[in-house]
Amino acid sequence: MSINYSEKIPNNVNLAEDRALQRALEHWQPGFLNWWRDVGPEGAQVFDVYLRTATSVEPEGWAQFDYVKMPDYRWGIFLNPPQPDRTIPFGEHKGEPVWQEVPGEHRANLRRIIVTQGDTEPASVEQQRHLGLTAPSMYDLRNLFQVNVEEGRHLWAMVYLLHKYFGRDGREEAEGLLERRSGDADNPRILGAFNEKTPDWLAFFMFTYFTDRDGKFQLLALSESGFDPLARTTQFMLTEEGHHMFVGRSGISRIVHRTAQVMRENNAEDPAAVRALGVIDLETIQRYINFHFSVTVDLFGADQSSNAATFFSSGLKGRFQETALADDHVLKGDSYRLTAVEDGALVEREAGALNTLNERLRDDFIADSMNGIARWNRQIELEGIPFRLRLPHKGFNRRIGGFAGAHISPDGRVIGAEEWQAGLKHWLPTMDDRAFVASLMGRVVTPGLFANWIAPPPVGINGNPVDFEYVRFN
Ligand code: BYC
Repeated sequence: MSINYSEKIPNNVNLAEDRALQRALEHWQPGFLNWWRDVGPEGAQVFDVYLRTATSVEPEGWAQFDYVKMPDYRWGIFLNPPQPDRTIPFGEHKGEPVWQEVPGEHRANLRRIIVTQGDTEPASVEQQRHLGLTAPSMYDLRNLFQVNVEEGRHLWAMVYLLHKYFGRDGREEAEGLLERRSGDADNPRILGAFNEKTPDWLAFFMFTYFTDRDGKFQLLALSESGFDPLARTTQFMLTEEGHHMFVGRSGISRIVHRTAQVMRENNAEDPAAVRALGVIDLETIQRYINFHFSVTVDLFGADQSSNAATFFSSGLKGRFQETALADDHVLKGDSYRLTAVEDGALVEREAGALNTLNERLRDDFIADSMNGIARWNRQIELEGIPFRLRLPHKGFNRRIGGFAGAHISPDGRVIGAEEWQAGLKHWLPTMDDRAFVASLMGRVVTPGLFANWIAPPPVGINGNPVDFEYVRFN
């Protein structure tokens, strides 16, 4: 399974043996590079960036670090090795051998899943395009670029599946992935959160903490797929995803740490006083959490979805840790508890397990998201500050599913339109919050220096010191 880097498109799938596929992908490649130049990291094409590149999919050979100009990054096609005799772990085909080709009756659904997944990858690069201009340090700048090139590779991962397994309509979908644009009025990205702006570094860290974590859970569900090439592709993507969530978790951690430290040193609690000290007040951080959490939980789809039931029953998309779960993996007579709005109140009720699989994955995501909150609160507590961050109620600010249309406060009360309107400025980032955060964004790129509003990380990348020259500007 070693990766062949001597070819135009690095791969571990013997691409050279399939000339037609190789030609088709080599034809797509210049379009990808044009897309990267047009809407990838702004003004950064000639920088030498200290990046990791996969050299093999084995755990010990995973990454090699070196200076690379981003347009020369070796984007390619890397799948985990097949597991011999693997069978479909769930759904109506449970126990049958996994598919190596697309089963005709599931073709349209499978394509839809792959396109939706693929669409998020370039979207995030577009959303993060301008952030390099305001990096709080060289260390952070390098991490941004690492995330960006790997999202580019995740796009390659989905494009490979489309080209290899879906013929002409797969090739058309692969073109479409380069044509849609995040936030474009006429041709937007498919899912809501990927059309939002990521205008500042607080938003970037929130995005990589929450939205990349949706990536983790969706990829985990797809890594159980009965369509083996999708399972093997997403298994390898997950190893890259870990770093992205680390960037988010540690980034927010360093911001919270710095704020709490400055608050203690200056005995400041009032948000205006905290802002005057040049750090981000905890109230604003909470409002950013509320925003990014709520747009991200929408990404799991409706709480009751016949699509989700079909994806599962037909063996295309499993649950979080499917193979480790102790049930029949078919779920026909089973139920799941969900929260709904009935007659102006939140009620718990049972619904069919198959139709509620989106909700179940969302709940798994929420449980996982709590870890960061607990960690950030420990830092606030260590500085002796009474404030605590929290996740809002999952019904807060929803656009998709049963909560959409209801007004639910962050603490989980169904409220009227008036209270909702009055509360918004306390619950979601205001223009003033965004302008304040923007006012802090200046470019700090001297090795070892950090913007005032964020603490340095405890250690650097790949065993290097924090003041290592992670980017050479040439
Ligand atoms: N925005 O039946 P439902 C990542 C649509 S992130 C707009 O509940 P379903 C990454 C839906 O399409 C992971 N529209 O939908 C992170 C449907 O439309 P139609 C991405 C939405 O299919 C950071 C309708 O509403 N991967 O990797 O059960 C950086 C009814 O909804 C939204 C995946 O998502 C929305 N948020 O569930 C880089 C995995 N939600 O048919 C990368 C693949 C729903 O009525 N995707 N709609 O026109 C899926 O598994 C499913 O498509 C979804 C939606 C879970 C997203």
